[in-house]
This record gives sequence, structure tokens and C-alpha cells, in this order.
Amino acid sequence: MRHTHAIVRPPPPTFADGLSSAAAGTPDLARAIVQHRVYCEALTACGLRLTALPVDPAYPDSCFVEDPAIVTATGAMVTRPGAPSRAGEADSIASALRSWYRDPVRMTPPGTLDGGDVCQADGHFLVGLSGRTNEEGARQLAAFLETLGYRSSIVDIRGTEGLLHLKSGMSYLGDGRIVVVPELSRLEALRPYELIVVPDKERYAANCLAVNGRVLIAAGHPDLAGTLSGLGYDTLPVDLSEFRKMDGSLTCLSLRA
Ligand code: CIR
Repeated sequence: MRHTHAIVRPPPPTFADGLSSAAAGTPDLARAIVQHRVYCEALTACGLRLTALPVDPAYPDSCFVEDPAIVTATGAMVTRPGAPSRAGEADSIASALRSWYRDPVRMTPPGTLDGGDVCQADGHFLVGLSGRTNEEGARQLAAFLETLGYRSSIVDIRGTEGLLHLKSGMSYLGDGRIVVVPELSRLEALRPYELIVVPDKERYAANCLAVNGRVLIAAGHPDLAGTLSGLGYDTLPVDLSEFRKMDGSLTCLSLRA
């Protein structure tokens, strides 16, 4: 599937006040801004046209634009992010999406869902139940996706320690292949796919981003980079150290369609 554009939003001055379970120290804002710029350049190098939303200091986590919306080639849903401090991000993403989609659908209470829990594998969506995404949110998304002709299945990761979102532990590469952390590799929903299991010490790199024939991968993960190169993928390492301190990774920094 060819991507043509992406929405991004740079980290705000309040970035360090965002949610984090990483216990990896305070992020350096200046460094985060540079890393975000390099990330944007990598997306541009993959052929995407970028729309950069204005910095939003009211929401420290607002650079993680993947969470308040789900976008596809033919429609978009504005979600209800599962963390109370992020709920207000939905309104600003909704207005940004109106320049792409005639009528973005809004999720309604009591559903909650973070886009980080949604993994699109061509015409099929894997939707994770997590601390952020509840059954009602997953149900509303599945019903919406069905109207667009997509199928979905639910994957429950609530018992899996250390994974904020489904995509913290897996990514779809295309060609029926999924990169996955060891503890998710036995999931029934993944049986139709060829799995590339990331060594535990490189688990952060399970969140990688396949765009238009290239694969962005978190810098500093030579085993996975070597495996992917061996399979013929053109990998593009991106340093995300400051976003990792805030539980962020590659996919969460953009909305791609
Ligand atoms: C949060 O806890 O919501 C942010 N600090 C990190 C969100 C990362 N989002 C993602 O992986 N989709």
C-alpha cells in the first residue's frame, strides 16, 4: 500500500510533563526537536508529503499524533484517547483531519482507544485491548472500519507487562510479515502471518515503520536491522532517544495515509 502524506506535530515546550513509565530520565527538549526534524526528513525521503500541525503546549503528549485518530485511504475516525490528560487532543486533530477527509467520524463514550493499539496489516486491522483501549472503543472502531470494507480482530494485551500499546510490541512490514516481541508471538491472531521475532534486548525496535518500500527502525538495534536487511528491506535508522523517555516510538509520531 502506497502512502502519500502524513500529519506530524513537533514536541511542545511542556514535553517533559507528558506521561511516562520509562524511568529513563527527563527528555532534552532541544534534542527532541532535532530528532523530530530528522524523523520528518526520513518520512519525506520515503515520499510522504507532510502536514505539520502547530506545537500545542496545552498537551505535553500532543506530538504523539498517532493516538487520537485512525486514518485509512478512504476514511478517518477521531478516537477518545484513553489517558485523561490526552482527551483534549481529539478536538485539534479532528479539525486538522477535515482538510483530508470530508467527514471524520468521532468515537463516542464510553469507548476509548489510542491509535498506538491499532496495527493495519493491508486490509485487516489488529486492534489491541490495553490500559488505553477498551472493548467499546475497539468495537466502535471495528464497526467503522467495516463500513470502509476492512476486517479487524481484537488482540488482548492487558496481561502483557511493559507494553503501553499493541504497536509497542509489533509492526506490520507488508508482504504478510510482522515484527513482534517474543511474548506476543504466540497470539492466535498472528497465526496467518510470517513472524520476525525481535530478540528481547532489542524489543524497543519492534515498533518500526514500513513506508513505501523502506523501513524506519529505531537506531541502535543492529540485530533487527541485520535481519531486515538480510530479508531485502531498505532500513533507515532514526534516533528517538528523547521520545523513548516518554514511552514514544516511531509510529506514534505521525499519522500516515
Ligand atoms: C503516552 O503515554 O500517551 C505518551 N507519553 C506516549 C504515547 C506513545 N504513543 C504511541 O506509541 N502510539
